[in-house]
Amino acid sequence: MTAIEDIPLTDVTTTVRAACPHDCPDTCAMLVTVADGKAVEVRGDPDHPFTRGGLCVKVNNYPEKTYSPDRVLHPLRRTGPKGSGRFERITWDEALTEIADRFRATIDSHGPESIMPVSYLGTQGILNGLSVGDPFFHRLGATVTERTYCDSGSCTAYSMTIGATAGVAPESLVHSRYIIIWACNMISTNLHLWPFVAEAQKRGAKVVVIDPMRHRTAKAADWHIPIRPGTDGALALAMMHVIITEGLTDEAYVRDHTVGYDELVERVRDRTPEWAAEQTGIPAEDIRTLAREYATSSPSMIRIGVAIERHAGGGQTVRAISCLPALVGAWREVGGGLLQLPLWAHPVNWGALIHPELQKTGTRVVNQYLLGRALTGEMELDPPVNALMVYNSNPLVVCPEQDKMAAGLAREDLFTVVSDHVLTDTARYADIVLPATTQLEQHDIMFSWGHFYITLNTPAVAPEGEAVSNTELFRRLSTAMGFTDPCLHRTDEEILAESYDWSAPQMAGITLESLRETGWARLNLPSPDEYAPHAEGNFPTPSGKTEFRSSIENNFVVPLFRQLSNDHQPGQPVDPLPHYIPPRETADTGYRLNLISPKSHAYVNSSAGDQDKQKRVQGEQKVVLHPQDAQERGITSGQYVRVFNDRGQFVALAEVSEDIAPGVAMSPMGTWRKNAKDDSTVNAVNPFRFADLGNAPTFSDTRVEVEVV
Ligand SMILES: Nc1nc2c(c(=O)[nH]1)N[C@H]1C(S)=C(S)[C@@H](COP(=O)(O)OP(=O)(O)OC[C@H]3O[C@@H](n4cnc5c(=O)[nH]c(N)nc54)[C@H](O)[C@@H]3O)O[C@H]1N2
Ligand SMILES: Nc1nc2c(c(=O)[nH]1)N[C@H]1C(S)=C(S)[C@@H](COP(=O)(O)OP(=O)(O)OC[C@H]3O[C@@H](n4cnc5c(=O)[nH]c(N)nc54)[C@H](O)[C@@H]3O)O[C@H]1N2
Ligand code: SF4
Ligand SMILES: [Mo]
Repeated sequence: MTAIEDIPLTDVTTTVRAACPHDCPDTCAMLVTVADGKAVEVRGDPDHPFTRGGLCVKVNNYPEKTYSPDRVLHPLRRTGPKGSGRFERITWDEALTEIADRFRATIDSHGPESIMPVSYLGTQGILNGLSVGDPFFHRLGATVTERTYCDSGSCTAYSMTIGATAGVAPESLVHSRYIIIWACNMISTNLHLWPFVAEAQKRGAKVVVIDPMRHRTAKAADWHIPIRPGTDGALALAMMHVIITEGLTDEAYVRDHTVGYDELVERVRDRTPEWAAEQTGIPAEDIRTLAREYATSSPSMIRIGVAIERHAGGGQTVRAISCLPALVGAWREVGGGLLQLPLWAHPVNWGALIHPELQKTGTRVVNQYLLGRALTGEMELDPPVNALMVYNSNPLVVCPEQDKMAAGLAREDLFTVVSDHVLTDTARYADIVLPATTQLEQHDIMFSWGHFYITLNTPAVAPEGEAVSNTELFRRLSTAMGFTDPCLHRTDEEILAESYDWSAPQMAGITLESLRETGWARLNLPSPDEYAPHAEGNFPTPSGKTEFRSSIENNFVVPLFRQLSNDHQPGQPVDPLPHYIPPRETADTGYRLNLISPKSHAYVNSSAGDQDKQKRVQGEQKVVLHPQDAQERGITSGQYVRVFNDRGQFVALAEVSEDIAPGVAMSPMGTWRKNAKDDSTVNAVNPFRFADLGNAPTFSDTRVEVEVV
């Protein structure tokens, strides 16, 4: 037999355990096949109870991303006008020197707050993701960046009602008898949860989808309830009205585990199904049926999607929905309750990662959602933002008021650095572009916002070109700035060791060493077949109960979303009982269609938005219109149309379909401007205004008109 060391390298195939890095609730465990030092295939780990062997269309060709000819492999300096995408290769030393010089110059003349980091969840890894640059920017004294694109309003509302609980185990959904999927296109956005729902359905559960769009998930459900965007709060209040007036409450659960019931009864007294029908467009009888079925099926489960928060009253919508399970005692049983973000089960050591103590008290906070305004000066900032450092994000595609963002990024006096894999729409405006490693080339460890598994990502191959991980990028920047604080120079191993609170009870039996063996582990929580976390109440609220009447009096942003800023300004007082806030934009704007811009099936936000396979699957930027609305405007499928309002416009391919509710237009987000017909995409028309709680975005609170080009 040939000894292993005698086999030529070219014949050696190994499998490396990895984790999908994307901002997706599924956080799949991946197996990477490596041959001859190259990654040749990625697969889902068949032994992982959530991944079950499958990845998704966004990721199953990940090696193509790593070896794409479009990869940025060396630092680049801009040679053409901003936006032109013309660059020359420079060395890392030149890039770092130029960045440090420009940062020092703006600090000298305007102070450190003139530098603003912009980052989000290009990778969700604990090492390279959300918090990777935070200690550096705190040390620098840069503007604190508030990052509330995603679930911030929902988290505020949820915490105000039932506390920051991880809620039910997602696998428990197999035990549910009634599942409401509320504003979530699960088969596209949370694919690996779907088999548990399908299994419940096979066992007799009824699956209901509440969504303006009859999408893949709605088609697979038993009942699709089309709703006007932004009116879900009215539906939830009316469900409570029916449940209370028809005596369907779980009296004992309400008595023992809730506060504010009597006030809630008063609050929903006039919230009749007829009233809600006016708001939502759902017939009153359907609202009654939904409330009755929900209250009398046991266990009943609600899965809320992130999109539920994206309108003026998004926070109160989540407040109202979060009251429902306690009202009917759904939490009593395994498979009953509410599924929002299982993230809270993960004892991530955010403080050790972010180092908020490095931050100077009173450092200003600017929300990234307002970046277009911050850069163009429409938002008055003293000092103005003169230097921008973008990593893990593509703001030109994902932020509203896209034209303002483009104008801001084009400012000649703005110094912009972008670290990414490819020349994104944003990177094309950079002065310096830095090459970033992909997940196959970096160490990481992953929490999940969709399940209770922790996953280790071991690099499968050496970095292509001169790409570096984000951790290495910030070590290099720290050196260039002359910062010697030990926390800025931690090795990946040191950060890994600090990443989790390994002594937390959920971590019993899980160590870095064990993860190196197994790749992943389920947090040490009861089995999904036995786990009913709030059967006996025990909500992590001040009262320990579901708070129909919230004891949290002021609006707030979950600190994690603002670099754990030590500047805790209490927000505006909030009505402590759930209430209905209608959409902000109405037909009075002069624009008759309500535009929503949910996720694309084949992209993850804008990631993969320039990859050939994914572009083929996704197709062009489109807009879906109801036949009635299309006919009124003389639009047929396959025509190019202009979607516009006072904020901007984009050109899209019309798709006329009964799958969308009348009066609603749907155009998925994620297409790059570079690949769009008119150099602009759906965020050109979306508003900058926040929802009621947690500074959530209002992407679904947009009015537009559509016409043939
Ligand atoms: N394929 C794919 N998967 C993804 C992502 C991606 O970009 N692509 N992104 C990931 C990220 S970051 C996130 S946050 C999640 C989000 O995943 P989801 O929570 O599923 O969010 P969306 O796809 O934005 O919207 C879901 C549904 O909400 C509907 N909707 C919009 N407004 C309203 C409303 O006011 N009321 C109701 N009832 N429904 C409404 C839309 O029609 C859409 O079908 O997906 C993750 N997974
Ligand atoms: N209209 C509309 N707009 C939306 C939404 C919507 O539903 N509708 N959804 C909002 C939501 S929920 C979210 S989460 C945000 C998402 O906003 P972003 O997190 O900004 O999402 P992406 O567009 O995917 O940008 C991530 C970028 O990071 C890069 N990247 C990935 N890995 C690495 C790495 O290791 N290092 C570096 N340096 N870069 C890396 C990717 O290549 C990509 O260019 O968008 C928001 N915007
Ligand atoms: S994007 Fe989501 S579903 Fe797709 S492989 Fe990654 S974690 Fe899994
Ligand atoms: Mo998101």
